[in-house]
Amino acid sequence: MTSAVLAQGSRIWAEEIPSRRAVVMGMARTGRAAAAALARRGAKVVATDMNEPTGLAEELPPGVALELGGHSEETFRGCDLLVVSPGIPATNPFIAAALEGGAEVITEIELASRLTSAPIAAVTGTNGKTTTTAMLSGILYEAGIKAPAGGNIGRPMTEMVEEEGDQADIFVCEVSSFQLEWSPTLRPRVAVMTNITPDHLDRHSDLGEYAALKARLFSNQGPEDAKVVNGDDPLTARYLGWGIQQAFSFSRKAAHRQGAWAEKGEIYILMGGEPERVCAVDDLSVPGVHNLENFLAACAAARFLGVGVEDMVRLARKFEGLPHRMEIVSRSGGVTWINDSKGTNVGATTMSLMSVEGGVLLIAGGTDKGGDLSPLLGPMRERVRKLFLIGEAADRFAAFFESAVPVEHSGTLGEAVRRAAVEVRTGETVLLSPACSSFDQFRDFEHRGDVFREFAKAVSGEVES
Ligand code: UMA
Repeated sequence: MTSAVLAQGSRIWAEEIPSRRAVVMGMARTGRAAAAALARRGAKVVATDMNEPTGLAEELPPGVALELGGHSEETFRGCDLLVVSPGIPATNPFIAAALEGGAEVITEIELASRLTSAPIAAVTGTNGKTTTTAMLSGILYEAGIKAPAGGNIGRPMTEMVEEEGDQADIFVCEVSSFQLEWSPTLRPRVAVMTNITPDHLDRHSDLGEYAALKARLFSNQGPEDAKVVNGDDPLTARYLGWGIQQAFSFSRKAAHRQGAWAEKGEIYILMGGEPERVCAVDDLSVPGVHNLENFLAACAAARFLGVGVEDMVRLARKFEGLPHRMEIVSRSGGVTWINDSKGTNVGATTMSLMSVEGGVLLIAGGTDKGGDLSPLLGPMRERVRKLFLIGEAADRFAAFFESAVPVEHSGTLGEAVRRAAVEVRTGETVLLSPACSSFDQFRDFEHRGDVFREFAKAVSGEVES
């Protein structure tokens, strides 16, 4: 499965690492993995962070110089390779200093792609990319293909490449817009785009820039590579006609000529030849329209990589879903509590609401990313009986939604859960799907989801007794 082009390019680049003066900016998960990989391969590495993370000296290989509690311009001007963490915007002045000094600036995903000759299946998009990544990896494993999953899903791709090395047949990588800012040669064998809806507009100047960054995933692909895009989403479907790679789509609404689709409760796939039935939509063990889309995308990518429908069906029946994505954390006293903390933008929360039957008590809010709230209005009117608002976004959300649904300012997640437990009726759902990021009140979306799970289990136990 190895792509000859990738193997050749990465070998030459990797041979040059010992002569590199590298700076790795940001010492969280990806930065640590990148610094370690470069140092182990002989580069002279400075690891720098504006904060002072602990335990670095023990974790990193000997010889890595640490510059913590701030950055020095001199360090950036003096390097010839800068690896930037995804959390650091492209406008950071120290990146400009490195560029002025003549450095090459790359992301950790780009670094990882240059350290392996194994092909990469990459998944991007606003929502569903983590689940699609996990499903694709799972289908490939069902087919006997060693396909570890990493990237934005949580495990730095460099760490995965270093640890799995030659064992992997292909790396399945979730890639965010942040990780595409400095990834000039990343060339996936197959690239999936799940959808594009407004997100991260606090960092990217507009939807156009955000979409263009996502589309960079396709830009180095050749005729032997493929892209898989969402045929139901105009912002991704427009990429079908662009580029020289093979193009496939997926759809839950209409039959498409090449790709995967759902029709009258059945899933089909077509890649040359005749359409094949994969399974019934109901065979999919995880519910919701978004999971159907994720599965269709994963099937199309897997089919391109040569996998048969029987392996897709096996995965469909056993896939259990991922934490923080429409995760049912409690069913008690006729009330369902769902943790959708990864619903960090309007598009994700809209899809999540469309997947819940019956009345919903929605907990939303957090750090406002500034996107247009209007796509949520319809589902909000249709499904939400009461909206409980938390965090910094509460005022803007309240002003926008109070004419559509009853709104309560809860302030904190704990208070929202407590109030929802009092108000919820049998047959209803309490859904945490914030449409915001979490950083005003939590470490990250996982922390927020963990806190919700704990609170929900505690109060639903009280309600039951
Ligand atoms: N920092 C500096 N200088 C600065 C600014 C920041 O040194 O001027 C430091 C910070 O102190 C911090 C580091 O840079 O130590 C930034 O780290 P990071 O936020 O990039 O964290 P990582 O642990 O490396 O996590 C990243 C992704 N984080 C982001 O994109 C913000 C993780 O995605 C990803 O799982 C991980 O790499 C592994 O690939 C998280 C995410 O929220 C889950 N992603 C967004 C999303 O899914 O919507 C894109």
